[in-house]
Amino acid sequence: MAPEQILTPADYQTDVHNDWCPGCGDFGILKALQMALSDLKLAHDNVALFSGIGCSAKTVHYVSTYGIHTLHGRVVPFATGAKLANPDLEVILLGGDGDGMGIGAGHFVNAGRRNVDMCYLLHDNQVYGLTKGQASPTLRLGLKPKSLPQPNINEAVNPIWLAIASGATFVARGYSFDIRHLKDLIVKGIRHKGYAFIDVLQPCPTYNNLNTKDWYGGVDRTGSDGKKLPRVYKLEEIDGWDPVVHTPEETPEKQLQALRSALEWDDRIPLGIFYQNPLLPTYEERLEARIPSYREAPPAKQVIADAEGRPTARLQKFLDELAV
Ligand SMILES: Cc1ncc(C[n+]2csc(CCOP(=O)(O)OP(=O)(O)O)c2C)c(N)n1
Ligand code: SF4
Ligand SMILES: [Mg+2]
Repeated sequence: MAPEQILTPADYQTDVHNDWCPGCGDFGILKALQMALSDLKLAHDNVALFSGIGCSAKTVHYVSTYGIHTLHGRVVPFATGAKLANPDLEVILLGGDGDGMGIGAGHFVNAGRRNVDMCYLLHDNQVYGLTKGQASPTLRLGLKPKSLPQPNINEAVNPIWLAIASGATFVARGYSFDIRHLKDLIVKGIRHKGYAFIDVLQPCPTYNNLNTKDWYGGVDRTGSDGKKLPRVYKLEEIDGWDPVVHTPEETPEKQLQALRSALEWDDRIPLGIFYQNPLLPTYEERLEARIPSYREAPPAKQVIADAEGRPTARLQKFLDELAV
């Protein structure tokens, strides 16, 4: 038997020129993703990354798997279509906070309702990086990063709250400068059976001079040992923290626990898994219950043309099915 191929994170790197600004948090997300793919030993041709439009969306060019750079706000429909056409594919979504919480917010909500088995990483930098720093939907009311002429006039949306409210079955938050922890979250998100959402705090040093690496790293107060206290902390370090739904009856309490924890911001910002429900059927399982042949013959495995390339699809059969 051939020895198992060892894939290191570097094996998932492309030689495409990277034009992110120095110090951008996107570098940490890229690294964590490559480490997660390597940990999971995922074959290049079994992974498809989908992105919207934004600085974050360029990530798909820097990873040597399939990469599909789609349209602003439309990453969910593209990725959902691909996953349902080929349920064996490992599908990962990448997008900015403008992409997912603004123009793509409707798709985001419906991704939660469906529970398709895929993993979404939100690059949360509180600005529209690619278009020069306008306020994104996650920027807090009244904040004025250097890219804005006036303080932000809108309230912020909380991605963790929105994901829980939409029905997402794995909801977590990572930080782009804690690469190992983020890698672990991505591994768990990919392994989760169902829709996994990870809000990743990602400093944009070029336009957001408020939510910086320094800001996430510490507040102006010291602990009893005289050390500066970090602003970000890990939920799993709380004694007895358990975000997992073990029985259906636990669901509302676990969701409320997640919502309460996600209220924390400013002085203390929690990272880690807020909520995980492994008990709900995925969309693919629901589909299989209606179409028993779905797993063996999903659309990607169906023959649609003969050797000469002539379509073999029987339109009448399709129309008959639609008429049911
Ligand atoms: C339909 C559409 N509307 C607007 C744009 C312009 N546009 C490109 S990227 C972007 C915002 C990017 O911000 P975000 O999604 O937060 O990603 P980031 O650059 O911060 O990673 C906008 C508004 C577009 N490309 N397509
Ligand atoms: S503009 Fe901001 S988000 Fe975009 S590459 Fe530069 S630092 Fe990163
Ligand atoms: Mg952004």
